[in-house]
Amino acid sequence: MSKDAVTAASAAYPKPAGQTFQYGTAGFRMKADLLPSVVFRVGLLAALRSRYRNGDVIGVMITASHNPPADNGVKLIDPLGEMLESSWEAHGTSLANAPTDDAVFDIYTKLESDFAVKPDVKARVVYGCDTRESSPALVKALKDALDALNVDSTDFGAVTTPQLHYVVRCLNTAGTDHAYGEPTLAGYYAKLSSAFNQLMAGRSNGTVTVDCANGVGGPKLRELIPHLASGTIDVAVTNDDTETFSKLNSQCGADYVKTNQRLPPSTNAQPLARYASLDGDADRIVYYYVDHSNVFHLLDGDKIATLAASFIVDLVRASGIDNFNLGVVQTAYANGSSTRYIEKLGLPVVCTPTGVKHLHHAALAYDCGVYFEANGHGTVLFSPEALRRISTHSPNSPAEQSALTSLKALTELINQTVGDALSDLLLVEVILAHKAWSPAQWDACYTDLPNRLEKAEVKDRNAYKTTDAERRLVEPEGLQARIDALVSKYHEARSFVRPSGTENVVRVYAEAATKSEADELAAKVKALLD
Ligand code: NG1
Ligand code: ZN
Repeated sequence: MSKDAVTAASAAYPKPAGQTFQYGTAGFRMKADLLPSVVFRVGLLAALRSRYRNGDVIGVMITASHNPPADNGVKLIDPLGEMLESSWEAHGTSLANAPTDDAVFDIYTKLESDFAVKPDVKARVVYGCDTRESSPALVKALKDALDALNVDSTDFGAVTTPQLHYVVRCLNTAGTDHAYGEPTLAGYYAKLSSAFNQLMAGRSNGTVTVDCANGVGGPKLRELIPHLASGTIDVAVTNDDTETFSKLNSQCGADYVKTNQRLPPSTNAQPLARYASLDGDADRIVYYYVDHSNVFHLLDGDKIATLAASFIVDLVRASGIDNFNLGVVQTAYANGSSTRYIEKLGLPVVCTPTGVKHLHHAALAYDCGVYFEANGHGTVLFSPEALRRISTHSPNSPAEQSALTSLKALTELINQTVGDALSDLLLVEVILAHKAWSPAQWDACYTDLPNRLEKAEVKDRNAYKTTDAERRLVEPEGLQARIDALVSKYHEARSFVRPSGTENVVRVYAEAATKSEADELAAKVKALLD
């Protein structure tokens, strides 16, 4: 590696003056025009991480998910398709904040020597982006960094975030006994659709209308649909205009539906028909429907988690597999009714701090860990031992055989690297088809407590320190006691305050027995902040 090559390439991407960057829950995310230097340096980090991992393939995804069209972002994907190991986030932060090109090079070489990275290991990196206007220029910044370090790199173009996670895992497991699949988009569609078609054999589930947030999920869902066996489901694709950049995540998409608790205005909703919305990079999904009185009902990540958990538990039992430990992982944003419902099912449920890496980690503790954020980001993990037991179990009856076949197919249908809206869409469709449930029957499992999510701009969000999986504040001193005093005045109420990991705000969540109580509690808690 030559210092000149790196500093000369870096000089084309000067760090904007006066900016401080931080690798947060979702990597780096901000207005796209601030990002070129950050993306360039993330390219260097990806190369270093790959070399540190002895040439494992590292992924780089350029996306700002559900954020507005003018934003963009970048994050790394670790070898098995997980989020970047947290201890490396700080190295990303220090590279991004290096004031000069020389400083960038010095930090890179210091990390190289601190980690005893061997000089002869070649880095391998794959990358992709969502459909934003700013993406091609940022991809170029990334490629310039990879080329300056002579990295073996592959551009996957516009892909969903979970597709890139899938490809990374496939590449790193190829030729092993835990090979994950063919490392191409064709391989991804083949894996999902063959499991789906097997699970849907002889079943038909009618129409589901999918709002794609005018993001990359639209074209990718259109690529998936022809692989689904005809007669199984009819997927009506809406909000899939990726040419008009300003439409991305605007008045549509999973975040809009979840935050506003209402239909995208463009929806011509038919009573009891199924609707789903993806977010801008298709790693989140929520479902919803309107009833005969035209009242909107949201089926969010909590409803998907409970649906998946109860279905898998039933299949495991019906297969004759015992001592199988299934748990559900949630965050503080999970509706209190969902937590009580899971407890009623007799399943363990744990709460972690916000951010998929925390949920994912906690889910690894179970034979099968179901994790979802209320906003619709989540998946189901099967441990290697669980997969082994499922594949070697001998059924004692045709009924056990049939349940076991379905269970095996489910492990293929679910994207186990990360929450994946396309995989989750097929999962929900399969379960509803097996149960012969309408969205209203699914919804009837439990009734959400009315809730309200607010954000507050405060002087310093770092002044807010939490404990107990972010459910309680330890700082500013005395604030938690004041929140508790408010909460005690409402029925079935809960409220918490935490600093956002992705925006410069503090979030306030409140739930209570009635909508007006939840709204009032959120407003009163918000009024305590400064
Ligand atoms: P922050 O900004 O830390 O609340 C948001 C979401 C998370 C997660 C991340 C990553 C809420 C309340 N928070 O985090 O669940 O999805 O973005 O995108 O939805
Ligand atoms: Zn997303």
